[in-house]
Amino acid sequence: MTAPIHVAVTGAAGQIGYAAIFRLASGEIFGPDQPVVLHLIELPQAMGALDGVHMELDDCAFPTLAGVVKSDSDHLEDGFAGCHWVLLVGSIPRKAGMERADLIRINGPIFTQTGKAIQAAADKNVRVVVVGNPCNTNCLIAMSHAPNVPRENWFAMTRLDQNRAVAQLANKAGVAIKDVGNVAIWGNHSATQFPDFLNAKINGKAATSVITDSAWLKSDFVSTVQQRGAAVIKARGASSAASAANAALDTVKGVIRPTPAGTCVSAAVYTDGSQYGIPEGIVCGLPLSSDGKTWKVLPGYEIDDYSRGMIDASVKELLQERDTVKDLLP
Ligand code: NAX
Repeated sequence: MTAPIHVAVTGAAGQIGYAAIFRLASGEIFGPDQPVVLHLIELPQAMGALDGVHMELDDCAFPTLAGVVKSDSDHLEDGFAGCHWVLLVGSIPRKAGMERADLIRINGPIFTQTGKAIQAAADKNVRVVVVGNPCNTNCLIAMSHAPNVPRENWFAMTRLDQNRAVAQLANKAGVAIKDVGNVAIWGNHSATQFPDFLNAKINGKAATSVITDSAWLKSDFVSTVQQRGAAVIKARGASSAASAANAALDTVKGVIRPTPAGTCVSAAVYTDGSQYGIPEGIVCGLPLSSDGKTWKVLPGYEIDDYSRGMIDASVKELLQERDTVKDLLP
């Protein structure tokens, strides 16, 4: 009998949670022979909705779903007990008129408690993907309150930005998604992020040699990726959910499966100050590669004056965010 993997999802009855947990339960992520126990965590007032989600999980009769544990956010340690993976989705979404700094101050304290509870209750080698925004800084707060969990086990989600960028490049070049690779997302998951076309590849060639319209790359491409979340809200009347859930699951897969040669997976990770001129102590989007067990920051990405300016601007925003929450960092 294979021991089950325990996976916690906060905000499990929300849009992204609802789009993620059935796929986690189905065997798609960890394999058809790997039992999964889902730990579903919600606000106390959303536990009724979570009961409905649980009924639907039962009604899927997934052979790989070995159990469901439900907890409210007043009992986080019960929720995270023994978990190997934690997806931190639950948080307050940004509302009209709210400044980014306001959102950081509202959500920051949630991630203080969350970090402490993960350290106290989760598996000692737990891996955590932070989705709730502002995800880079929320990740920094949570990991700061869980010093016994290795820093390399924490990821903030920039995979949705990577997937958006890949799709834009494929559309423009008229090629299949699988033909586009090595697309890094540098910096913050925000409108300052830099979707890196300079190092991107299309059918193994530099994307800039296939898409020669450099004005399109520097303006339309970059701004479309940076503003895609807002465009989805405008069109759909609700923020990205299925694509965000998909990206969270891609982040997990990107860590547990070897990265194909010649490409990268994008996630924001804790910086040690040794790579690409990015200062220590922030959670910054970088190009990563995994061997299925451990990951590394990929070396050797070309950075020209333009991309240096873009990366530095996003890093500056991350440093400002860190400053905004300095009282929440031990
Ligand atoms: P929803 O409002 O649909 O769902 C959030 C759920 O979290 C709700 O059910 C709520 O009850 C629950 N919740 C709130 N505070 C909680 C807490 N302290 N503990 C446990 N549960 C809690 O939002 P949804 O569309 O699912 O988005 C969730 C988060 O993802 C938001 O912060 C959003 O900004 C962020 N996003 C991040 C993206 C990324 O690429 N990193 C993209 C998509 C998304 O915007």
